[in-house]
Amino acid sequence: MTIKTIIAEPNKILREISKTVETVGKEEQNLMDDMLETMYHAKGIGLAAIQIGVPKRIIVMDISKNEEEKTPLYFVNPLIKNRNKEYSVYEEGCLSVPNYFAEIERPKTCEVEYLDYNGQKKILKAEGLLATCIQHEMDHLEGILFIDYLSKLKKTMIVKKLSKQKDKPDRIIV
Ligand code: GNR
Ligand code: NI
Repeated sequence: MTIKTIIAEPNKILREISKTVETVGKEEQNLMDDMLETMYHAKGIGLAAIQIGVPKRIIVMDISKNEEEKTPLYFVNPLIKNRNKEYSVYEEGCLSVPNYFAEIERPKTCEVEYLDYNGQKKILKAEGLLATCIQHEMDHLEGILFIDYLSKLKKTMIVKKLSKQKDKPDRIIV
């Protein structure tokens, strides 16, 4: 397993639309292993493959609080079947938009159909943080980031600050 580099805004790769996975084989399982390790390393609760530069419709998540009882979730080709007409607000962050957080409104519950780590078809009824996170991750598959829901002014400010951070080296040795 390998910890990969997480791509940060601004980067066109994050705008790519990820492609449907034909079969869940060794290559995909390897990718899911790397994604999970990368996500845990970055202290995130979810990660889409495109965030490490792979345009496949694959997501890993773990919203468990307990360090000892990790419960990884794997979603291949997820589809939202049902979404609640009622919305809830959650303060979201994104590993590809480091250090910025904002309250985002999304359907409060949803039903997701997907293939698991072994390629088995599953249906999950999600609520609370799970529902928020799966919808955030599924946006990544369409090239959408949570900052896209903010006002143009806020979004521009965040992207500008992030691009400046990128130009700056971490350490300057003279
Ligand atoms: O680690 C993450 N936390 C989070 C918090 C609220 C709503 C969504 C998320 S997902 C994010 C990791 C990430 O960027 N996944 O794409
Ligand atoms: Ni994200």
